[in-house]
Amino acid sequence: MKKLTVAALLLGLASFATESRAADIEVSNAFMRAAPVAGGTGAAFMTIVNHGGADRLISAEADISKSVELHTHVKDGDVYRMRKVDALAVAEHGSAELKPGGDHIMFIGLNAPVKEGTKVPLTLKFEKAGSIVVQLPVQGAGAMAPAAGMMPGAGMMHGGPGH
Ligand SMILES: [Cu+2]
Repeated sequence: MKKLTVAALLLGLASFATESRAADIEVSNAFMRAAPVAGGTGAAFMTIVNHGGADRLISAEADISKSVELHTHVKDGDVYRMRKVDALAVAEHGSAELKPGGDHIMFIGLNAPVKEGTKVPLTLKFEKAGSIVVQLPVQGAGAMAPAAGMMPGAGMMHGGPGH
């Protein structure tokens, strides 16, 4: 009886492992910035951890925009500009950091404004690991950057009485 249970459990684990070809890829800290304008652009960031052999993120899909591109920033003189890339590499047992000012996922031609507090499903396609669906929590438009003027009244007092 016990042997049978263990066998069934192992079988269950084995089939689970083969079903998920993206098991080697783990995505964390994913988020998207709120984007107020329909027809405009949006950007998403995340950490991609690779527990397997060398792989590449080759495309991304979402139904919130006309297209989704993989972008990086390249130095052009003294200015960093965004540039579309064909793929983002994730080294064997390494990780890729998609962050503001660096590599990111770009939504082009938003169908509607993307509001803070909502969630956006994004499908990532890897060359070897296959597809992974990531839920992007939408944060403020300036997430990861200092938010100025977010506290009404702060710094507006001109030395109150009694000091
Ligand atoms: Cu971009």
